[in-house]
Amino acid sequence: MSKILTRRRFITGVSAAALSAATAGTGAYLARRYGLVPPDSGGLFGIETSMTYAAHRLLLYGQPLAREFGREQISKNFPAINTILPEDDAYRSDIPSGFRKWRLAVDGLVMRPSEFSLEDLQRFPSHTQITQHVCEQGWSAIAEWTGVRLSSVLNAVGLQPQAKYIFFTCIDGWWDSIDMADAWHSQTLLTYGMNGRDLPIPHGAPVRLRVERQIGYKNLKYLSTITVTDTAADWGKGQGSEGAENGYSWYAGI
Ligand SMILES: Nc1nc2c(c(=O)[nH]1)N[C@H]1C(S)=C(S)[C@@H](COP(=O)(O)O)O[C@H]1N2
Ligand SMILES: [Mo]
Repeated sequence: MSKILTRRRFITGVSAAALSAATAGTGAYLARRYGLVPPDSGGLFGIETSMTYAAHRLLLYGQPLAREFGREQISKNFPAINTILPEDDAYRSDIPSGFRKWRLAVDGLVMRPSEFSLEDLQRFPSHTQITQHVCEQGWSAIAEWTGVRLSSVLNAVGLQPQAKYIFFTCIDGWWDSIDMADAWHSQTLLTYGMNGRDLPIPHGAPVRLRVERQIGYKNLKYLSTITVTDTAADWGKGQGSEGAENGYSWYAGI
């Protein structure tokens, strides 16, 4: 039997174990211990989403990079969908100044709760990558994103050791969360630039999240706060995201 097959069988076996652990009582400890149970495991699509999450986290334990592209592959037309201009007075009145009043609050299980202005974020080392955005609605587009690594900001505020999820809220009311594997990933950025310019308003200005290994809806626009937690229980119905409450899996790895 080839190495790959053996590895695959092993992974399938372990995922199945994680799955039954997630759903049955006794093994739950093991799956939780290894961080293989997503917060929406008890939801409508709990079995599928738990399988996918456990399999990806085991298969991709080396935290591989999402594919990057060449400048010539950047899409001429990158759609802007859902919110394209938040209905928020403070937001709108801040547009002419280039978001001088906007602040990104970072709190929760951190050593130094902080607020960052756009300029503060731009003072961190900047990182640029050309990646493909894949929307669950059936379109994809390639763009160049510039911003600060989320890991740089997390290091600046200092995480407490229990940190397990990073929750985000947005000016238009969206909220979601990611796990630490994606939070520390080198391509996970708080972006303020797109295709060499300031991030346009329809694409989430002043700052949007890029989580390159997950599908479109995880890439939150119009960021407002970041909260570090050790549980998803205190947010909404406890499934980790607003989307999960509406049937979109919390973990949307691609
Ligand atoms: N705050 C916020 N974030 C969001 C959305 C949104 O409406 N509001 N839409 C999501 C979805 S489903 C997709 S595909 C992308 C769309 O990003 P774009 O408008 O830059 O193409 O943003 C995601 N993040
Ligand atoms: Mo999407």
